[in-house]
Amino acid sequence: MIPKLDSQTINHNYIHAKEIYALLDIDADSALKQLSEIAISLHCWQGDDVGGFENPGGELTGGIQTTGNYPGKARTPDELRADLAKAYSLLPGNHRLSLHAFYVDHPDSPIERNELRPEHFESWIDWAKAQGIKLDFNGTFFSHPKADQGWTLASADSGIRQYWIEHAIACRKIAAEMGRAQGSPCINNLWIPDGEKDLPADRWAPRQRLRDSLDQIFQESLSAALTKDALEPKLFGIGSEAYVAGSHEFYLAYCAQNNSDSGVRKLFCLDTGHFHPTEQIADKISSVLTFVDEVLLHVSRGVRWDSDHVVILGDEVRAIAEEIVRGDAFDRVHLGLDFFDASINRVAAWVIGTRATIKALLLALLQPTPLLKELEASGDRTARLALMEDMKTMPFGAVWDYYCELQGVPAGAAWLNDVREYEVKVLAER
Ligand code: RNT
Ligand code: ZN
Repeated sequence: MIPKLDSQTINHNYIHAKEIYALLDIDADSALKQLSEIAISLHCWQGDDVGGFENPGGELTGGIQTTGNYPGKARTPDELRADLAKAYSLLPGNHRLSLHAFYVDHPDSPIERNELRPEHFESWIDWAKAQGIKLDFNGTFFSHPKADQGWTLASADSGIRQYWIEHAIACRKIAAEMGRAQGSPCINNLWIPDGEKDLPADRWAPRQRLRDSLDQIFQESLSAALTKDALEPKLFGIGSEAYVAGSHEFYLAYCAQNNSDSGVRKLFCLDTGHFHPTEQIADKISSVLTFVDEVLLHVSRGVRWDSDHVVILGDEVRAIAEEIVRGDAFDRVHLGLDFFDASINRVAAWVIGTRATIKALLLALLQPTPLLKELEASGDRTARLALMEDMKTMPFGAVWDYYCELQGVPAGAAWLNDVREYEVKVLAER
């Protein structure tokens, strides 16, 4: 058993920590209130190694990869929902769920992706409503015979391209219905794998085709109160090392142009693993948001490549959180997760990665942001650096534990006791 601090000690520690933060005019209570209002969109695909339910045992394609064979992965929508419910029960705050189209819950005959309709996701919509969870959505442009050549929306084969255009349009309608059912816009993210393993002779035509596909997909303007479209670029994938049609610049330009009747720009999605291995995304947020209304984040952790390791409280995630707080941009930045590790307990992976992201947000909210900006404006860069450095040894852990207690979830690492019990009772039986 992982030992847990008793409530009295947690409260006591918080009172002291609060005083220390107050010395710098940081109000820990209001930081916690603000934190409780931030929703993170958990990604359903951590629960089954990006398998989906269309084709059990089907191969994961598209240049992304999971490694590991930890026992107990979810095999059905009900199993995945049970695992998710366990994970949510260990997270402070109210969070969202990002579903991928191939997690369709339709037990009878398989449905072609271009024929998916909102009713095929009814069980998810009902479940989410009962749990008080709001949904986001993603088209699935991989792990499918029509994506086996590595090309979808940018394909030179017009039949293949048409099929995926129809899929994307179907997904927008599903997302709009989810948004309507939940009274909150469903963010509908689009990522395609299209690219070349080795030096292409023509980098131009696929991008022209992709632009044309997107224009067709977005022809119908849907209410931003129901759904918002996001576009996710990438530098390279496995098997598309030399060229990816939907690159950073490509989608950034697409998003920056005002391309819909309603005047709503597309959201730009920044995945932490989609740039050069040492390139970080925190600095990109303010640049993108100068020209684009909103961004979606895929918080992940690349290790030497876009490996999608479980998120931890590292420098990059902290810098991202600081940027959002310093720009007061919580209404313009949608936080989503995107990692998949099959080598550890999958429920624990969700809990570790999400709690780490929430911790980063709390750390950022507990900074003397106005003071740091004042020091900067007055040219006191010495004090700015000194204070930023000193924030690292503030009693953050006491505030975090108190927040968990307040939100009715285990403080410290004691949540692991619940996951272990769940593993014995549920996962080991699969
Ligand atoms: C792939 C993208 C994409 C996927 C999910 C499963 O590199 O990051 O977001 O991880 O759609
Ligand atoms: Zn991603």
